[in-house]
Amino acid sequence: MKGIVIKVQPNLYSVKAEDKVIDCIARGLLKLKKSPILVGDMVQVDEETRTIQKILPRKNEFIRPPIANVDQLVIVVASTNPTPDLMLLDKQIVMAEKNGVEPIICINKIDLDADYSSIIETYENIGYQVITTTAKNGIGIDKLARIISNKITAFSGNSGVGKSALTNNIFNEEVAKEGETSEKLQRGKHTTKHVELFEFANNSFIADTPGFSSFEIEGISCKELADYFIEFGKYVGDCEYRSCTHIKELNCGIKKAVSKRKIDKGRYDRYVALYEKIKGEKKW
Ligand SMILES: Nc1nc2c(ncn2[C@@H]2O[C@H](COP(=O)(O)OP(=O)(O)O)[C@@H](O)[C@H]2O)c(=O)[nH]1
Ligand SMILES: [Mg+2]
Ligand SMILES: [Zn+2]
Repeated sequence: MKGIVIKVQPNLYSVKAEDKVIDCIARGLLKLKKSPILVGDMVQVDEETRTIQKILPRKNEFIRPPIANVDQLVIVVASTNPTPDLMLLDKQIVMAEKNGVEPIICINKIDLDADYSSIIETYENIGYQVITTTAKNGIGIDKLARIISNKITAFSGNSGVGKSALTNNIFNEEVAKEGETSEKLQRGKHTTKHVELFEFANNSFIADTPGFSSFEIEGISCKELADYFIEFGKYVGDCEYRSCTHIKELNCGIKKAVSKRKIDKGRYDRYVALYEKIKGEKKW
């Protein structure tokens, strides 16, 4: 039968298959493979021998945190407290786009007095789904639960934005400790590497891992960066050079679109900053 790996321990894999969780071992050959079995893997299991026989093709895979087949990344920012970090938000969107994961932006703590309308405008104009929530009293949770149903979803966002509170609200019980900073969590060993899938409704999984929150841009060259600022796509044809970096070139379609306010200036500025950062790291 087919199932999904929800937990990985040394030589033991918990597989959710047809309403049961089966603790399995892996067929010898699979253990030898360079790429190990990951949480999120769809697998073929033999129920009698409790053996994983085959890993089905992956949609995507991450090394840190170790997880496969993530459908969506819910990137959480707080309307305030902490102040939204749009650079971090854009980095996470870039990593999601690079890996074929749909980014969804969740503005939490809308009960607090803060103006977050420009964040909604900027990201909805690009075509991203933006939802607003108050984890504290459940506002927007129904919508969030609908969006993440029948999918594998990971939450990301810096410490204190309300990821644990949102998760607890979705499950309607305390599955994650609130107010616990990632620094605290990281003091425990292997926490950023620990990943587990929790099923909150049939076929709807939340990946519980602090690993997505601390990620830096990895494995992306400055050349491909513009591909993951998806709103640039419409205008790259207007650049004079096909190899345009959209930074110093004079006749650049992206820069023209920024000056005509077709592309958000803040997003463009963060693109430039990220580009320079990646380029600098490479030289170093
Ligand atoms: N006012 C308000 N506080 C919230 C909300 N969501 C979470 N918090 C609080 O913000 C703090 C951090 O939340 P937590 O879920 O631990 O954030 P995490 O670090 O992203 O997991 C906790 O004290 C929560 O009670 C919200 O919607 N409104
Ligand atoms: Mg937390
Ligand atoms: Zn250009």
